[in-house]
Amino acid sequence: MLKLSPAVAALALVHATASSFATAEHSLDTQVITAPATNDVLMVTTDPKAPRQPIPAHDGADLLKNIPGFSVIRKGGTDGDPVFRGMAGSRLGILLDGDMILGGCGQRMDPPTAYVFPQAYDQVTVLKGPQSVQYGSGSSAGTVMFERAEPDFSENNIQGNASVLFGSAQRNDQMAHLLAGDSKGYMDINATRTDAEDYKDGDNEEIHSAYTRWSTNAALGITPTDNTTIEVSGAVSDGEAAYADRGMDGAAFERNNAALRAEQTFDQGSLASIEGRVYRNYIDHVMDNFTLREQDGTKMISNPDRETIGARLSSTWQPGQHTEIRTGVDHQRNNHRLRKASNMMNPMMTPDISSASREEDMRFNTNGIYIEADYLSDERSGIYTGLRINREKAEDLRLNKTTSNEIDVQTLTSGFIRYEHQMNAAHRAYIGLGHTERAADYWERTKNPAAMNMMMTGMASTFLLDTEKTTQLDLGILADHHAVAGSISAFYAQHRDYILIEQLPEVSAFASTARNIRATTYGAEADASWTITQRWVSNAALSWVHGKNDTDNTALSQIAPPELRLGLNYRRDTWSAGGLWRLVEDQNRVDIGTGNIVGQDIGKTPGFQVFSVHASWAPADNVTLNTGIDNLFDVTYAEHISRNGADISGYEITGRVNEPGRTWWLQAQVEF
Ligand SMILES: [Cu+2]
Repeated sequence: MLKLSPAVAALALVHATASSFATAEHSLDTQVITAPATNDVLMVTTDPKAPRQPIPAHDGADLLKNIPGFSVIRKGGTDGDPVFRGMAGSRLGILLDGDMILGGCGQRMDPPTAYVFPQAYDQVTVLKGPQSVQYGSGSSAGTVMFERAEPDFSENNIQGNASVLFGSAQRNDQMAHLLAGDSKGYMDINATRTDAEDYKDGDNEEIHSAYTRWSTNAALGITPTDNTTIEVSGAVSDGEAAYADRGMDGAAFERNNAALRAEQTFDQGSLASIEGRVYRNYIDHVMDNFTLREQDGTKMISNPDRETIGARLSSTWQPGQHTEIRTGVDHQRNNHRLRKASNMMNPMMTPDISSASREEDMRFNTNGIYIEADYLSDERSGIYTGLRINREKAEDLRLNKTTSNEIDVQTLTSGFIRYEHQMNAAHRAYIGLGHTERAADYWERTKNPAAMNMMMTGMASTFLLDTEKTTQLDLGILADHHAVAGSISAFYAQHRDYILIEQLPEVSAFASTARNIRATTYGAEADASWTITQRWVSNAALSWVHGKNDTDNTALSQIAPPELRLGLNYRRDTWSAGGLWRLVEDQNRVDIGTGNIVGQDIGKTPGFQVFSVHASWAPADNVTLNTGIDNLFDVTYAEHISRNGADISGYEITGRVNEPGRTWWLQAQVEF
């Protein structure tokens, strides 16, 4: 719930009095979002229901790609892995309604964002850097929250919105949302569905990328008093997706989730609110090499699942006019299981996965305690600080590994301190130092240094790795001169025991290892908008990261090159139109064969430019039509961090999975 997000509340505390940086509120708008600006200190918020360009795949990663500083490791049409400031995987925390969500696929087909259906949420918030400890340990690059809004029935007891979208590659999406309630309670139901065929790149070559996804979310809340909320919520979703970068596709991405939340706020005294939450999240993922592609060879199925159970108790205190304290304890445990089936003897026969038994291969347990304090020395300045201690346990339950039955217990420390200063009505500056520690995740612990093929691995193990420690300096400024507004967010990070994934081609094509190195990254995002006249607005967004592997004295791998986005929009009463010009530099800083749990460097890439146009029209107060053509000039290009193309029957092999060529889309939104 947005209102409960204390980071937001804390910022609002200061900024309500001192700042004029308005957060974009969700409403039907005639503007297509092309590059959401940093609208508060270290924070970007954006409306996931709004149209955006280029049109994102219907998953969390592609929506984030629109935000300066983010890029996506492309694998196919959907389920790419989001990367922020060169950091992927567990370095970027993804929270759905406040719950940390984890995928299960050993080949990383299902990043947390693969289970995100963005239109099921009302707001996406990105917190940059290790400048918060509320949401767990180790999210060194940042934390992304997909959240629902606090129901507001002051005007209408029944509210809803719906949208449909059509586009190239037979893309079609449907979304419907209904919220009903009064002062005593509410009901919130949301459903989404999307379907797309293979898209074509700029050379008119089909990419193995079709997908279908759907989700249903529901929440039932009772509010017996103005200060009390008790809510039960649940979600079920599933999908299938073709992958262009590997020998298998995702045949199922089942998720079901249930949560119970209770919150009590207080009007008097120093205790402002107390909140408790318990949740269960279960994902069951099937991948195989025959459902979504032609297969003449041996048919194989792999079916991981993961159950995550968590609980959290948090409270907010306002001991004085100038101080807010947030504190909490949290617990999370998750069990990962795997079953596989193949039929080496008879390639024609489909292996039976239901007769294989699920073997638990790894188990994780986390307990954390944290405190955050904001102190506003006067109306202009504030000091923000926090400390978290986590106790993390990982158990290796695999058989026949050198680390079988090992239990790895780690104590992780994270903390930050930040100073913000409102220099005058137009400028706010900040500087912060943060430190965060992360234990190796499932993927890093299960690298296969002696893998023979996709299904067969040896005894060697990467289960035991040192914890990754990141110390980062964040500084920046936000400016608002009415006609001209903008921001700069810069960072400098030292990564000790950074967990680097390295392919081992001398062992086999499937072998890879994980090892601790020292690394340095620094960079910045900048954005600016200029309201030239009442009708014309232009904007620009720049992002840049430099990474170095200090142990091997090479470039740090999987870093997207610098990019610039230039936009120009024209607006009249009921319609608007605009263009987006995206310019991406070449990337010559590479370290071939190393990277993260998702992708490893393939080689250098040339720069490219993509131009897109869009238009919006509101024929009535509650109806908006949005349309666009992405990649207008049908340029053939691939992102630097895209994965390499695989040999798939009926498809051209490309060095990297290419991005879509010219793509048109039309979206209709209605609010009632
Ligand atoms: Cu998979």
